[in-house]
Amino acid sequence: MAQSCKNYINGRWETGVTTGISSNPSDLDEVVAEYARADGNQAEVAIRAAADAAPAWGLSTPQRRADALDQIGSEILARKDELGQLLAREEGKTLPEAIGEAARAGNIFKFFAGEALRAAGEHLPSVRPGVEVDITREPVGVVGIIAPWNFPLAIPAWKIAPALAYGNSVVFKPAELVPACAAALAEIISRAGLPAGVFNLVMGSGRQVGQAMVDSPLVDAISFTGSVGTGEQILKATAARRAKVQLEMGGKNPLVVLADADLDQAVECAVQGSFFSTGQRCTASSRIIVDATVHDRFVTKLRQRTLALKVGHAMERGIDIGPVVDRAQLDTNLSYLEIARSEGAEHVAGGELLERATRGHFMAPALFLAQPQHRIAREEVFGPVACVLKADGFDHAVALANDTPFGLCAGVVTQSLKLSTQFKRQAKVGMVMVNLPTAGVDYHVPFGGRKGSSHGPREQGRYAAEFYTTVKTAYTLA
Ligand code: UN1
Repeated sequence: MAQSCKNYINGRWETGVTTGISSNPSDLDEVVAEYARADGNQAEVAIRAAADAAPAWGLSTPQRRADALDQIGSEILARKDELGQLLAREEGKTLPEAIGEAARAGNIFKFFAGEALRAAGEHLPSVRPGVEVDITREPVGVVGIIAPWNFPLAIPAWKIAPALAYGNSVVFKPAELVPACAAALAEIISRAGLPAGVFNLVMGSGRQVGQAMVDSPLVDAISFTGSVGTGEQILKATAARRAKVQLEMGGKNPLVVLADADLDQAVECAVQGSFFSTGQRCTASSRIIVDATVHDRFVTKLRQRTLALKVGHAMERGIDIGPVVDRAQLDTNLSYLEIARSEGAEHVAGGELLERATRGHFMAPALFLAQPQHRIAREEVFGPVACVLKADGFDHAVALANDTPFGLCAGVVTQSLKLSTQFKRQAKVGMVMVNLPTAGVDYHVPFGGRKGSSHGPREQGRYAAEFYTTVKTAYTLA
């Protein structure tokens, strides 16, 4: 049954200028939600409300902010099964993955409820006689949050929770594929006792709503997760008006399998990192770099494991991989299979469209043997498409791992403490995983990358304060 989702502006639920729908990628005949689509003008009303609410909220007590976030976190955790079902229906990740994501969103709010109380500063003697120095953190003001469809509960949570914890007001624009998840989150937030205007949900296009947020002089900071192209546009526009910006964009993350690796463990890391969540994660490992001495054995094992993966309806029990999120993403995936073949990459497994009982975007996970210059080894696909590259020893593997315009995360599978330590030092990324998949991160520690993957301060954990606060240094002659 389709639910109807409204925008939440200045403490009220509002219809939009037009209406949109989201559908179930596992069953295209099912409409999940009908949602209110705002235009730029309606976005500006929300921005104005957030700006009006910001000063008082910035001075609210940490207790009040902690209580609100704790209540939101508790409700999400209590309803994680139901929210997980909605997520699986609307985005298409498997039900266990979706419930896990809902729990993660709840835990993030709980974590930042605690952080609201731990807003510590510094007190120092001045270099001048009789003078004291205080260093404190203050809210930035109005934060515009632009979130992607692939983690429709967790990514909004890890932006909204710190924004509110540190005393900012929020205008949240979700991706248009996942309005029901956004509205469910907003509904929970709307009952947490925040003053009107402190939190606003505005659904609509990037061109209208996103642009209004990026251009408005009332929006002090923009936190964005999405494509490289959009991220670059936001960077230019916010640089021109000197707004604070945090961008989380693509990845082409390597998983390095060294000669001494436990190959079964390496295969599990590869399958989970490359294909789970349908490969629709910026942390996915889409380049599997394997030492030549174990290459053929590894590929044989990975091929068998890949062919055994069960693809199907996200709500079905026992499914490993749900559908691709929409037609456009499926077309992108299929075009990369074509590019891989035409550039001479060797097809190992998968890539076929699959028929299931319901009409959905089902695709078998695809694996290729590639060369470093192949586009499939360089460009982010954002689907269940991975390639294996052969490396001659550790140094070559590290060089291949770093040979990318991206730098989000990198994994290594090895039994050697020495090599894993060297890999941790040499990988030009923001996050390194040893004997673990590159995807699936903790919620209480920093998240982010280098090079073309990220821009601005880290997200999550207490490092989130860097973006969501501004530092004040006060001098007092006492
Ligand atoms: C994860 O791998 O647990 O968009 C999180 C993404 C990332 C989040 C990945 N920002 O895929």
